[in-house]
Amino acid sequence: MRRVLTKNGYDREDVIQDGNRFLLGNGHLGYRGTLEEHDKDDLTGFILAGVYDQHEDDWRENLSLPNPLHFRVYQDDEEISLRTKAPLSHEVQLDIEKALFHRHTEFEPFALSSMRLLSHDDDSLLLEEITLRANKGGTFRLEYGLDRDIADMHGPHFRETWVEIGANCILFHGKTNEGKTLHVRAYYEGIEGEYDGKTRFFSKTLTLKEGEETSLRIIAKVCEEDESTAFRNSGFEDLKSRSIQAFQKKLSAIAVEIDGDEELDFEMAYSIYHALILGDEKRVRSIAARGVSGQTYKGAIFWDTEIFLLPFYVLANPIIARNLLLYRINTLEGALTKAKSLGFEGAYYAWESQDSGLEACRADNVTDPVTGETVITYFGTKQIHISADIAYAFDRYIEATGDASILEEGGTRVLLEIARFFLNYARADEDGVYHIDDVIGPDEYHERIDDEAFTLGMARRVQQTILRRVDPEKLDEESRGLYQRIISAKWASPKEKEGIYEEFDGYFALEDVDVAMLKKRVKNPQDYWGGKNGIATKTTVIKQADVIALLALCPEDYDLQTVRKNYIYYFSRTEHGSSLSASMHSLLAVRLGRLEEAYDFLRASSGIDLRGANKLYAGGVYIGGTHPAANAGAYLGLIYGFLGFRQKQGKVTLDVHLPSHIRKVRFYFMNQGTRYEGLAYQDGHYEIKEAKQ
Ligand code: IFM
Repeated sequence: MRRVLTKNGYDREDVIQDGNRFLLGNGHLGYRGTLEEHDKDDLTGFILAGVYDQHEDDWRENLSLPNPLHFRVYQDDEEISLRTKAPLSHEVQLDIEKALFHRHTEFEPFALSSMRLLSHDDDSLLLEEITLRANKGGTFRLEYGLDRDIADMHGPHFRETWVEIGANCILFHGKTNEGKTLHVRAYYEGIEGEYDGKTRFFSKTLTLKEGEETSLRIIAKVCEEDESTAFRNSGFEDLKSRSIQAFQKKLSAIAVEIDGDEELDFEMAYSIYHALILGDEKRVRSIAARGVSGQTYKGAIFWDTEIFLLPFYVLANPIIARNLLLYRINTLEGALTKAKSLGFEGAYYAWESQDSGLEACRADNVTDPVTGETVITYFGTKQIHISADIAYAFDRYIEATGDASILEEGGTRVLLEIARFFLNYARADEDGVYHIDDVIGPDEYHERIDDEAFTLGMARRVQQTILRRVDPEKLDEESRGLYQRIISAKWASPKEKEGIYEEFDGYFALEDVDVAMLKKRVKNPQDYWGGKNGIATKTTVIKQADVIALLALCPEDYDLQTVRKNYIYYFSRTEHGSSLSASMHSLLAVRLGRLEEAYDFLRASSGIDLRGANKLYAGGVYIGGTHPAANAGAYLGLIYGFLGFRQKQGKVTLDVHLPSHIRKVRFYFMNQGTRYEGLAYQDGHYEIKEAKQ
């Protein structure tokens, strides 16, 4: 079983994508897989989750911290690093079972190795050990310390900074534009350097004999506001082994082994790693669409979290799943404010949500790649399905875990306010049937459309959730009145022709082309296909699973015949321009017995960050980073798709349909506080038992 990602050789062109591929994270912090000699031009990033800042009137985004792992080697005043020299050999590794990053680079005069981790035991700690071995005797000048030149997308975010220098220690304090104070304390052990006021780094000149080694150990601690930067330094090795143990414990709850397909086995483990490094058990925070890989999408939380990551965490760690819902409870005020500011009642959650839940999405989210001009989009004001997706997540969490206490902790109010919003946004026709005008569905290429299928289906699902989960007896009078209005509402069904749902009113009348045909019209590979003048806007080509997403999320509501017709119809018209699309298709393809197609979709999802074949630009805007929804989606495609996993109030059943080359799948999951092991075989039989400790 392969559990290490290895890459040999160095290509400067790959540095940014490798920063994503070799990412470390622990829910609270992220450290991009860049190297010690890299700097902001290489998109080094020490990312802090859940803390945001706005510089002037630029996009408000999550924070990137100063980089404590800056390390460069000079000989005769010449820098010898991957920035300046071709190495004799170079290898980086990501150990996804231990959450460790390694590098080993050979230059003629010396070899440089490093090992780094973000602690899974104390999530405020970043550790690294760097070893320099002389290949030939010589004198080397080392420069190391805290690089305060930060690669912000929309910064700078620290309006005031000051450092305190101690023996082998740098303590950084930074005050953000919004007035938050953050601290990074970095200890440098093993080499006694001198702080060089000019370059802002420690510097040490040493002479090494051939074969002689020297090592630097760095322990950096991040603190928010008035948290103390002190910590119990039980020693580097102890801190390292605690982190490995803690990560292995997390992993043991969700690990998967696939017998008969080594590539998928590795990709699945890699996807699980990337989803698992994002959950925070200690804090009520949510997970950004690009996780902790940078500042793409402003570090904001989208529907990706509720639809893809929450079901993953229900099985990996229900406490984190619960935290994701508590975050939505805590940001209800933001959703009420957004609705009100647009003239509606109830809870309209932010399409791009940050700490307060206020809308972070802006009309200038996309630019033209050639002219740089803004392509106006209406995602922030019209993608109302976000609120229904959140209600869906509450329902799914309660169904799987049986934990209805979340309702009393504010969940009921969230559900009622979401339903209030939908009733208020919708329009009742002369028969009293509710329609929804002027929205955007998951297919973002078609904006401001009416009776969009996914949105209508999910609005109906809000109603079903309230019927199932809310006890009217426990409501006050006003809420009981609202409850009655919610449950008695009649929702329109999307229009259909011969069993195929029309994605929105007028969709069938658009120019009917498939994706292959449309691609021939692309002028610039970075062109944005939607917006006012996008090449897809006036055609039937859609960005991602939309009707298909609805059918995948609500399997019990749609029969096989309907699923088949819609799947086939939308198949050639879907661009999969979003990383969210493939896993939805995989789920339905299994249901239809199209196992090979399902497998290809699964691989598209599981390999997304390994292959890096995803879009890097939306128009002129960088959208790269890791893809947590696809990472979790790959896992869901395997477990809920191929294994037919169902969990209802603690009872688990499978309905196994594996591609013919997969002999067996072993998987672990949490259920009602207990860790279980499942085994599913090619012939369809399976076993579920309590896992051994
Ligand atoms: O939430 C998605 C959206 O559906 C498509 N654009 C990217 C967002 C973040 O992943």
